[in-house]
Amino acid sequence: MRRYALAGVVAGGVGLGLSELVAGIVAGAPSLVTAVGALVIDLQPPGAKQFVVDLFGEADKLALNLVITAVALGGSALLGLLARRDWRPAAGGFVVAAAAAAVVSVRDPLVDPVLAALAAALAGGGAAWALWRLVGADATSPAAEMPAWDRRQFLGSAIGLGALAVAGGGVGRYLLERRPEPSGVVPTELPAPAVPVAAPPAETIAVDGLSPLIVPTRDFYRIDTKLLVPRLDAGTWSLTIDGMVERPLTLTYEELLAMPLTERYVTIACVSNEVGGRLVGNAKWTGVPLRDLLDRVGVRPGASQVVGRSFDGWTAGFPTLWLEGEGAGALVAVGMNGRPLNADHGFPARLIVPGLFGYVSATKWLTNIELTTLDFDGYWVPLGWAKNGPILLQSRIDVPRGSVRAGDVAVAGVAWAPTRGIGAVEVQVDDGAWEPAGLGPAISDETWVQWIYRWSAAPGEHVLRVRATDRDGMLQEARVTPPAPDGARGYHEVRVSAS
Ligand SMILES: Nc1nc2c(c(=O)[nH]1)N[C@H]1C(S)=C(S)[C@@H](COP(=O)(O)O)O[C@H]1N2
Ligand SMILES: [Mo]
Repeated sequence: MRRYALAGVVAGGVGLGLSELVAGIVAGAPSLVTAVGALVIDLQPPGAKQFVVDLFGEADKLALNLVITAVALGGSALLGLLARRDWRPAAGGFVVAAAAAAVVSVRDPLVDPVLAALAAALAGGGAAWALWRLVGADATSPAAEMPAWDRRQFLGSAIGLGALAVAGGGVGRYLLERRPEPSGVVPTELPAPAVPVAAPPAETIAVDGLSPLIVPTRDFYRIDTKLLVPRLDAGTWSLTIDGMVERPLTLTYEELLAMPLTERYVTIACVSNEVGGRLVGNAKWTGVPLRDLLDRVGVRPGASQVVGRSFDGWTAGFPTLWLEGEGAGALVAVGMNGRPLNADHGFPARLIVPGLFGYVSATKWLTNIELTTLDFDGYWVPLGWAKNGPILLQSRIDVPRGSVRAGDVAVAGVAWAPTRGIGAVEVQVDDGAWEPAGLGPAISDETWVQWIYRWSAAPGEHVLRVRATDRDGMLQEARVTPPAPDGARGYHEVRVSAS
């Protein structure tokens, strides 16, 4: 029994390992695990919002990959058991499973169907071969002239093949996740902006552990539904603006870069950010003002929603009215922090809309902007997230966390209310009065601000709380809500022990 189950698991592992290895080496070949993962993500039944409380951060991706791998190996064990009677149908099962995953994989526009077929043949064939190596001899010719395979030899082969599978899969994964940035017409520099932004304030608050005013690209949070970062080719990429417009327009990357570029600092945030969470950041974005593009195409009366669509069909939409008010500074961004966007953050182009959560606005790997009506729902709306996603007024304590020396302690963090700006931040120690914190320099009302509060900590256990007020005088809501459907509310608090 166990021998067959183990043979199945090893054979399945060989198939998965081969698939990962090929996907890592040959661009356009699918990872079968990722293909199934993408299907699972897309099939999320409506109402699954409790299950996917956050909109796919790194941890969710790892968990999903591990679950799929585990399920695949579980299925392989069952196929192994099937091989007790006859190894051939079980081997056929591996081939069919690989073929099915390959069919699913071509839903990804970056997967080449021919390579998908080859990868499936290799993975399915490899698994079938491994199964035959391990148990083929005994099942087809029962008892009689059975084994040159004694228990030891079997275990040796199983371990050897298993190790090869793990090594191959590991190398493949490594290569997949560290694939180089796409080549082609990726500029190393952005053209000089026609409308540069003023240099940010030099005198920011510097406290160890406090978020910087401008988050370096490598530290910037990443949220999206892609299990592998898509690496688009700027040479073949284009952006189409269509729908309810007078003159639909398609721009190549070079044509987009040739338009006058504007720079602006904008703080973006994820609706799934918990109070005190890290899914928020402030960067300098360079891009073509969305308004310029919409002027060029001529928005027809009656269009009430702007929908950004990425190469894979992911969508996010917001009211056209937003662009006449808080979102007037919206950009089709091609640069982040002075460099061309990297693949993680949406190369070649993405939308950045001041004041809106990413899930309704910040489409990465953008290929289409459609003017339509509010009847259309973007990707996350049918899954239970709010139709409208203005970023909520929030504040966060970055330091201290944990334990401190009694005496003078810097309590510091960030607060944001794009596009209203932050007017005040207050800190409360235990159940004391709310005390004003000092604010760092603001870049604009669209960006977060740093704050600091000098606390003289008495020895013992304490609770620190923070709350902010925007520049319209609105106090942050104390009412606690979960991230779904429209963002987390409540005051961030940390427990600190001073000694
Ligand atoms: N194509 C695409 N764009 C996307 C998403 C996505 O899943 N696919 N996720 C959005 C969400 S939920 C957020 S919060 C922001 C995050 O942008 P960042 O990863 O650059 O921080 O991207 C948005 N753009
Ligand atoms: Mo998000």
